[in-house]
Amino acid sequence: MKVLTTLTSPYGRIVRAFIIEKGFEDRVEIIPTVTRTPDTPVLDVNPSGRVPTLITDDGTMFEESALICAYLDSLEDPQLLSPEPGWASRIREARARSMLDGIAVWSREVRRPENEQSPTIVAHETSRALRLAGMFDKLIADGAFDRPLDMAQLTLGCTMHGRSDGRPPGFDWRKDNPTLATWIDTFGARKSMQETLPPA
Ligand SMILES: N[C@@H](CCC(=O)N[C@@H](CS)C(=O)NCC(=O)O)C(=O)O
Repeated sequence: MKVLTTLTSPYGRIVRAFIIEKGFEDRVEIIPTVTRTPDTPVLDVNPSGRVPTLITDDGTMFEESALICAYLDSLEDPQLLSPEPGWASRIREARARSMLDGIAVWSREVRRPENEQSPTIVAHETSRALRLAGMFDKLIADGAFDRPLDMAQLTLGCTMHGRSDGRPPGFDWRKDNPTLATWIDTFGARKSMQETLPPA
Protein backbone atom coordinates (compact mmCIF):
# COMPACT_ATOMS: atom_id res chain seq x y z
CA MET A 1 0.00 0.00 0.00
CA LYS A 2 1.07 3.59 -0.59
CA VAL A 3 0.13 6.87 1.03
CA LEU A 4 0.75 10.06 -0.91
CA THR A 5 1.07 13.06 1.36
CA THR A 6 3.01 16.21 1.93
CA LEU A 7 5.18 16.13 5.04
CA THR A 8 3.59 19.37 6.25
CA SER A 9 -0.07 18.33 6.09
CA PRO A 10 -1.56 17.75 9.55
CA TYR A 11 -4.13 15.45 7.91
CA GLY A 12 -1.29 13.48 6.36
CA ARG A 13 0.42 13.44 9.72
CA ILE A 14 -2.61 11.77 11.30
CA VAL A 15 -2.24 8.88 8.86
CA ARG A 16 1.56 8.78 9.08
CA ALA A 17 1.39 8.71 12.88
CA PHE A 18 -1.31 6.06 12.87
CA ILE A 19 0.80 3.83 10.61
CA ILE A 20 3.51 4.00 13.28
CA GLU A 21 1.02 3.39 16.12
CA LYS A 22 -0.25 0.36 14.24
CA GLY A 23 3.26 -0.93 13.47
CA PHE A 24 2.53 -0.85 9.73
CA GLU A 25 5.71 0.93 8.61
CA ASP A 26 6.64 -2.10 6.46
CA ARG A 27 3.17 -2.43 4.95
CA VAL A 28 2.51 1.16 3.91
CA GLU A 29 4.99 3.19 1.90
CA ILE A 30 4.86 6.94 2.46
CA ILE A 31 5.31 8.83 -0.81
CA PRO A 32 6.09 12.49 -0.09
CA THR A 33 4.47 14.71 -2.66
CA VAL A 34 3.36 18.24 -3.42
CA THR A 35 -0.19 19.53 -3.76
CA ARG A 36 -1.90 22.47 -5.42
CA THR A 37 0.17 22.37 -8.60
CA PRO A 38 -1.25 21.44 -12.00
CA ASP A 39 1.22 18.56 -12.29
CA THR A 40 0.91 17.17 -8.75
CA PRO A 41 1.23 13.35 -8.88
CA VAL A 42 -1.81 13.17 -6.59
CA LEU A 43 -4.00 14.03 -9.60
CA ASP A 44 -2.84 10.84 -11.32
CA VAL A 45 -4.64 8.81 -8.65
CA ASN A 46 -7.16 11.12 -6.98
CA PRO A 47 -9.17 13.77 -8.86
CA SER A 48 -9.57 15.85 -5.69
CA GLY A 49 -5.81 16.34 -5.53
CA ARG A 50 -5.98 16.13 -1.74
CA VAL A 51 -3.66 14.35 0.62
CA PRO A 52 -3.48 12.03 2.38
CA THR A 53 -4.43 9.61 -0.39
CA LEU A 54 -4.08 5.87 0.21
CA ILE A 55 -3.74 3.39 -2.63
CA THR A 56 -4.28 -0.18 -1.53
CA ASP A 57 -2.53 -3.17 -3.09
CA ASP A 58 -5.61 -3.87 -5.23
CA GLY A 59 -5.59 -0.26 -6.46
CA THR A 60 -8.48 1.08 -4.37
CA MET A 61 -8.08 4.78 -3.64
CA PHE A 62 -9.07 6.21 -0.26
CA GLU A 63 -9.02 9.84 0.75
CA GLU A 64 -9.96 11.41 4.12
CA SER A 65 -7.59 10.85 7.03
CA ALA A 66 -10.15 9.38 9.45
CA LEU A 67 -11.40 6.91 6.84
CA ILE A 68 -7.86 5.86 5.94
CA CYS A 69 -7.03 5.27 9.63
CA ALA A 70 -10.25 3.29 10.14
CA TYR A 71 -9.43 1.16 7.10
CA LEU A 72 -5.85 0.50 8.20
CA ASP A 73 -7.06 -0.31 11.71
CA SER A 74 -9.51 -2.86 10.33
CA LEU A 75 -6.73 -4.84 8.64
CA GLU A 76 -5.26 -6.34 11.79
CA ASP A 77 -6.10 -6.85 15.46
CA PRO A 78 -5.77 -5.34 17.95
CA GLN A 79 -8.05 -2.59 16.71
CA LEU A 80 -6.56 0.57 18.19
CA LEU A 81 -9.37 2.94 17.32
CA SER A 82 -12.53 1.08 18.33
CA PRO A 83 -14.64 3.88 19.74
CA GLU A 84 -16.00 3.34 23.22
CA PRO A 85 -19.77 2.65 23.41
CA GLY A 86 -21.93 5.75 23.17
CA TRP A 87 -21.18 8.97 21.35
CA ALA A 88 -18.58 10.61 23.58
CA SER A 89 -15.47 9.58 21.66
CA ARG A 90 -16.98 10.53 18.29
CA ILE A 91 -18.05 13.88 19.70
CA ARG A 92 -14.49 14.53 20.89
CA GLU A 93 -13.15 13.45 17.49
CA ALA A 94 -15.48 15.84 15.65
CA ARG A 95 -14.41 18.70 17.92
CA ALA A 96 -10.73 17.99 17.31
CA ARG A 97 -11.34 17.85 13.55
CA SER A 98 -13.28 21.10 13.72
CA MET A 99 -10.25 22.72 15.33
CA LEU A 100 -7.91 21.24 12.72
CA ASP A 101 -10.14 22.32 9.83
CA GLY A 102 -10.16 25.91 11.10
CA ILE A 103 -6.41 26.02 11.65
CA ALA A 104 -5.86 24.56 8.17
CA VAL A 105 -7.93 27.39 6.64
CA TRP A 106 -6.05 29.95 8.75
CA SER A 107 -2.61 28.54 7.88
CA ARG A 108 -3.49 28.48 4.19
CA GLU A 109 -4.72 32.06 4.34
CA VAL A 110 -1.50 33.45 5.83
CA ARG A 111 0.57 31.62 3.21
CA ARG A 112 -1.19 33.48 0.40
CA PRO A 113 0.46 36.63 -1.02
CA GLU A 114 -0.20 39.43 1.46
CA ASN A 115 -2.46 41.38 -0.90
CA GLU A 116 -4.69 38.30 -1.32
CA GLN A 117 -5.10 37.56 2.40
CA SER A 118 -8.42 38.25 4.10
CA PRO A 119 -8.08 39.89 7.55
CA THR A 120 -11.70 38.84 8.18
CA ILE A 121 -10.91 35.16 7.66
CA VAL A 122 -7.74 35.43 9.75
CA ALA A 123 -9.63 37.10 12.63
CA HIS A 124 -12.46 34.56 12.43
CA GLU A 125 -10.12 31.56 12.48
CA THR A 126 -7.91 33.04 15.19
CA SER A 127 -10.91 33.42 17.51
CA ARG A 128 -12.23 29.97 16.66
CA ALA A 129 -8.89 28.26 17.32
CA LEU A 130 -8.40 30.07 20.63
CA ARG A 131 -11.95 29.23 21.77
CA LEU A 132 -11.44 25.57 20.88
CA ALA A 133 -8.05 25.50 22.63
CA GLY A 134 -9.88 26.73 25.75
CA MET A 135 -12.53 24.04 25.34
CA PHE A 136 -9.90 21.28 25.06
CA ASP A 137 -8.03 22.69 28.05
CA LYS A 138 -11.16 22.15 30.15
CA LEU A 139 -12.10 18.80 28.61
CA ILE A 140 -8.63 17.41 29.24
CA ALA A 141 -8.64 18.75 32.82
CA ASP A 142 -11.95 16.89 33.27
CA GLY A 143 -10.30 13.63 32.15
CA ALA A 144 -11.61 13.41 28.57
CA PHE A 145 -8.33 11.97 27.35
CA ASP A 146 -7.62 9.64 30.27
CA ARG A 147 -8.14 6.64 28.02
CA PRO A 148 -6.37 4.63 25.31
CA LEU A 149 -5.48 6.26 22.00
CA ASP A 150 -8.43 7.33 19.91
CA MET A 151 -9.00 9.49 16.82
CA ALA A 152 -9.71 12.56 18.94
CA GLN A 153 -6.30 12.35 20.60
CA LEU A 154 -4.53 11.58 17.35
CA THR A 155 -6.27 14.47 15.59
CA LEU A 156 -5.64 16.99 18.36
CA GLY A 157 -2.04 15.80 18.77
CA CYS A 158 -1.34 16.16 15.05
CA THR A 159 -3.05 19.55 15.00
CA MET A 160 -1.17 21.08 17.91
CA HIS A 161 2.12 19.26 18.46
CA GLY A 162 5.09 21.11 17.04
CA ARG A 163 2.97 24.24 16.73
CA SER A 164 4.74 26.67 18.95
CA ASP A 165 3.12 29.90 20.03
CA GLY A 166 2.75 32.27 17.15
CA ARG A 167 2.22 29.70 14.36
CA PRO A 168 0.05 30.73 12.59
CA PRO A 169 0.86 34.28 13.70
CA GLY A 170 -1.31 35.20 16.69
CA PHE A 171 -1.97 31.64 17.82
CA ASP A 172 -0.75 32.20 21.36
CA TRP A 173 -2.61 29.28 22.90
CA ARG A 174 -0.14 27.97 25.47
CA LYS A 175 -0.21 30.62 28.17
CA ASP A 176 -3.97 30.45 28.80
CA ASN A 177 -4.26 26.69 28.37
CA PRO A 178 -1.68 25.00 30.59
CA THR A 179 -3.51 21.66 30.78
CA LEU A 180 -3.73 21.44 27.02
CA ALA A 181 -0.06 22.46 26.74
CA THR A 182 1.02 19.72 29.16
CA TRP A 183 -1.11 17.13 27.38
CA ILE A 184 0.29 18.09 23.98
CA ASP A 185 3.86 17.91 25.30
CA THR A 186 3.22 14.46 26.81
CA PHE A 187 1.41 13.15 23.73
CA GLY A 188 4.13 14.68 21.56
CA ALA A 189 6.72 12.43 23.18
CA ARG A 190 5.16 9.36 21.52
CA LYS A 191 7.34 7.79 18.84
CA SER A 192 4.56 8.37 16.29
CA MET A 193 4.56 12.10 17.02
CA GLN A 194 8.34 12.46 17.14
CA GLU A 195 8.79 10.67 13.82
CA THR A 196 6.17 12.75 12.01
CA LEU A 197 7.14 16.25 13.10
CA PRO A 198 6.60 18.61 10.17
CA PRO A 199 9.80 20.09 8.73
CA ALA A 200 10.66 23.43 10.39
N1 LIG B 1 -10.72 16.14 5.27
C1 LIG B 1 -9.48 15.80 4.61
C2 LIG B 1 -8.67 17.07 4.43
C3 LIG B 1 -7.45 16.87 3.57
C4 LIG B 1 -6.83 18.19 3.11
O1 LIG B 1 -7.47 19.24 3.10
N2 LIG B 1 -5.57 18.11 2.71
C5 LIG B 1 -4.88 19.28 2.21
C6 LIG B 1 -3.46 19.32 2.79
S1 LIG B 1 -3.44 19.84 4.45
C7 LIG B 1 -4.72 19.17 0.70
O2 LIG B 1 -4.52 18.08 0.21
N3 LIG B 1 -4.78 20.28 -0.02
C8 LIG B 1 -4.53 20.27 -1.42
C9 LIG B 1 -5.60 20.92 -2.21
O3 LIG B 1 -6.54 21.48 -1.61
O4 LIG B 1 -5.51 20.87 -3.44
C10 LIG B 1 -8.74 14.73 5.43
O5 LIG B 1 -9.07 14.55 6.61
O6 LIG B 1 -7.87 14.03 4.90
